[in-house]
Amino acid sequence: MRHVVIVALFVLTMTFLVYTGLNALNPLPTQAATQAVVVDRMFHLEFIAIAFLFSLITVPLVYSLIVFRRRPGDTGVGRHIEGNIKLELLWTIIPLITVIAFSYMGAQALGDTLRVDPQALQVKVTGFQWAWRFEYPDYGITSNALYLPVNRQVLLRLESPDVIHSFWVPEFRVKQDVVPGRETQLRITPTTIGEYTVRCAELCGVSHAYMRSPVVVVSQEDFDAWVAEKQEESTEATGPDAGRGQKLYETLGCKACHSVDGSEGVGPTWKGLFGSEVELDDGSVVVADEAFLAESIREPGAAIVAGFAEGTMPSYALEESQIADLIAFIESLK
Ligand code: HEC
Ligand SMILES: [Cu+2]
Repeated sequence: MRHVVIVALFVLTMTFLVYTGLNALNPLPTQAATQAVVVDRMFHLEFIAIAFLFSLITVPLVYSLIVFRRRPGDTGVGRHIEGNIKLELLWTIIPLITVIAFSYMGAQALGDTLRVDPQALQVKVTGFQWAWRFEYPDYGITSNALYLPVNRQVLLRLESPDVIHSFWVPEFRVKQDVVPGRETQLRITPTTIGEYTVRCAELCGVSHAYMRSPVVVVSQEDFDAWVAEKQEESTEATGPDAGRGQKLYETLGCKACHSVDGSEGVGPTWKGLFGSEVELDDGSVVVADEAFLAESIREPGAAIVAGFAEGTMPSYALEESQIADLIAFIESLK
């Protein structure tokens, strides 16, 4: 009995230490959404369970090794133990109850993260190889960054034109696959103003690691101002613009393969490309004019530049104005 009490005290102390240690590692990033609160509550319960189980196994093991070790001169055979029904019932029923309790709490937490607010702001999210695009149907604007007003639920309606991606902002905790051919949904209520990053959490090809876009949570006033600015931009968007093209180059992920300073990459550099003569893999030579560049972007498989592999350059579902902006940017790289 004395041993049981000592071991129990050690187990409790060890549980406390392991749990404190886990927290000191600071495993969870900033909590920036109401959905994160429920997820974190589950995480902490599981940390406690993990710390307790770890202690329950290691403490009696180490204690037995030390206290019940063979002493010098002790040559007897250990006591023969047949089994213990009570113990077996105990260690079946307690874990069973624990697991059922956890699944109940898990289902409840899931329900909380899915709670619908009919006033939610709608954003159509397109995840494609290898970038994100955000459309605000209520305002008629499209953006490469996800702007969200604080303390208002947003309903993200996710779509993919190519392969499976996954929308994940760690600070919001919740994560959702983006599946071609169907719409998936995710609800987030941001609670903390700040800048975050959405990343793709489903390996989706060569530039998967670069599939990141800014997520900016702002006050309602700043959000309205941003919407107004965006709407103005799209109405006055006359003619191609190299500045917008450069932004697209960065946010769409062209950057991952095309350099702008002449250095080698997965694809040809854009420095001095405009107006130059390009040799294709069938031996012919073309001038990289607007028409050629537009076609190369629209249909990457149509003409392959000599020395580069076909099928590497992904196709993008771009608007004509975006293609024109990109070409203006390429033209500016003399
Ligand atoms: C995964 C790498 C990759 C990414 C990302 C990529 N490209 Fe390419 N791109 C290539 C390769 C490889 C080629 C050469 C083979 C070919 O012509 O298809 C190429 C060729 C081109 C060409 C023809 C260039 C020339 O020298 O004649 C243009 C224009 C182009 N890409 C534009 C873009 C734009 C715009 C983006 C972003 C929206 C982009 N690319 C993203 C790999 C990539
Ligand atoms: Cu992806």
